[in-house]
Amino acid sequence: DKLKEELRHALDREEFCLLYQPKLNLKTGRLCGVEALIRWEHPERGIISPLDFIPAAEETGMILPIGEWVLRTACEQNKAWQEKGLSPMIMAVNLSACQLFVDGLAEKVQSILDESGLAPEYLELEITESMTMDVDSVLPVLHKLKQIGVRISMDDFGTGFSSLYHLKEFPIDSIKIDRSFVRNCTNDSKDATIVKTIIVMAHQLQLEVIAEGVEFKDHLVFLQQNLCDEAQGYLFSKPVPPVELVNIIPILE
Ligand code: G
Ligand code: G
Ligand code: MN
Ligand code: NA
Repeated sequence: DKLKEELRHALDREEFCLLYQPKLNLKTGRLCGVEALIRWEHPERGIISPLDFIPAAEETGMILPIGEWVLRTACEQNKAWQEKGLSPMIMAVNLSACQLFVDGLAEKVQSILDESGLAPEYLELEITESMTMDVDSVLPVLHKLKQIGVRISMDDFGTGFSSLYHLKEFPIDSIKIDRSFVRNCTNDSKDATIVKTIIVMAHQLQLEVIAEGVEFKDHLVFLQQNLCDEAQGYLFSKPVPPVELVNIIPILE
């Protein structure tokens, strides 16, 4: 259809951009990283959310060049911030299942790191539980990525399948507690228990844990009391363009 056709030209026409949403370290209260989130600035329809074009990009295969553009742009941006003298941050990039299943992801990541000059420990790849169902094909890719030295994070944790198995078998560094649990952690005792238990379990497995969708001060207090490592959400900042991120760092710190 029309959207798919336009998607083919969107990269050449430079219609994609990345916004960056801050992640705060809850011990220091300082900015420790950002998550890159793609937007499509469509000439007629305005800004299109990834929810509305990533599925079409996956069906057409366009997700591969788009995903590569995202990785390259995010790594270059992070390197540029470091060269500007900002304290080094970890750049998180969302991967699509198609990227994990196609040959050569690790080689691609390595060449993007080489070309951008970004050290691997400042790149984190976010995967989801639903992408990792096919353990036999995903596990070798994740091990290759770990050999390069990038970080791997399990996004939307708790909403997929067989998550505990993944925690045990996969070489991941951190988990992101899905915002559906965070949203009610201060007024629903079941959500409170789930969030607390995920934090304790993550720590016992030597994983870092981040809460996403933190919108209110009482969420933050709850997460700090329960020793969550990091938080991300509208309470601190919505996703912003790169110039704005530099302006909000002093406010966050
Ligand atoms: O940015 P929100 O800002 O609306 O993102 C909506 C969804 O799109 C989230 O599930 C997010 O993980 C996903 N998403 C955002 N940016 C990217 C991207 O660069 N690649 C992929 N594959 N998914 C993305
Ligand atoms: O699926 P993933 O976690 O990658 O997607 C992140 C999504 O969450 C993006 O759409 C982003 O814009 C959105 N988001 C970020 N912070 C908040 C928040 O505090 N509340 C809500 N409702 N959404 C958020
Ligand atoms: Mn994510
Ligand atoms: Na998520």
